[in-house]
Amino acid sequence: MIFDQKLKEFLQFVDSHSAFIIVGHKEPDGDCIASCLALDELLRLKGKKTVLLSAGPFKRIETKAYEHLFNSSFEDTENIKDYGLFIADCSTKDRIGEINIEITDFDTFIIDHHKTSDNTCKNCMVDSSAPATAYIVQLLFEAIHGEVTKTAADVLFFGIATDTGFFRFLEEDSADVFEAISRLIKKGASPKKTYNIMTGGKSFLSRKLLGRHLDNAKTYFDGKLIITYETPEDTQNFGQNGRDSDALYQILLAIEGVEAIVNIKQETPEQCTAGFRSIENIDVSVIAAHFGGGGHKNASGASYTSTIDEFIPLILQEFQKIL
Ligand SMILES: [Mn+2]
Repeated sequence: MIFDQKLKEFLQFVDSHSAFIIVGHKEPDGDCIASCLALDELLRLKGKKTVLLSAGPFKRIETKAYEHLFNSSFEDTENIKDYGLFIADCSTKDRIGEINIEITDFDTFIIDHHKTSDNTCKNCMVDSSAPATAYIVQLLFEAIHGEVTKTAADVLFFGIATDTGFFRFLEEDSADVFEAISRLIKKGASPKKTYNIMTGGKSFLSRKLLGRHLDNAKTYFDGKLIITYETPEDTQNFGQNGRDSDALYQILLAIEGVEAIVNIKQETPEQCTAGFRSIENIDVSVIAAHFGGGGHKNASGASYTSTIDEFIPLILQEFQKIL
């Protein structure tokens, strides 16, 4: 398995610097936060100086409690030469977002599980079969420290739970993942508390926004594809305090005969973002990549310069090729 040879690379990288910047992707999710925090703890246990960096914004409700642990800019410029850079849960500059360092200036190590990441590079641990980056970090933590700490167990459970839709996306080949999760629970991680943190705390308006999304949804290709969208007016009226895409995807993917979902949002007059989800065989990362985005086979996203009305026919063209 790639892990053992990559572990050596990781240890060499850690040995070659006294300090590390750890950065994940912009708009961090639970997996990104968990990976960064557990990696941070592991490096500190190894006696290293660390700086956690994030471009933010911490939009999702369940991520807000962690925002204060991350710096929005790097300040230790006097000692910048001492630092190596860890990139977690993404691999490219555009995914990291606006931060005040130039990533190409640093000796860099990437830990990621995105299908669109490059796993041929030196100093990287990219495993697209890993259900979460937090899972890779857990294996690293255990390989180096023997076992995870209680704080690492809590946050790693949160990370793996986030990317697996609370384990709903895991298949019959995931016994190793569940064994790893079992070790986290032995160290004190609570599935019940984590589930409540992940799913609770939503605003009344965010439920109304779900109603708008259902109202806007249309079916294509005999119901195999559903596209829904959020207009600036919808955002204005209901979406100021975030949205609950996970709940939306759950509702829409439960419809009989559906194979894929697209959720478009007009972010600015010129720019749309699109979330893509599929149940089984359709690889939506290919479609997202066509529009400059990326992600996983069953879950991916893209940002594209257009209006909703212009974007939908282009998306249909791409699905036409596979549906
Ligand atoms: Mn992830």
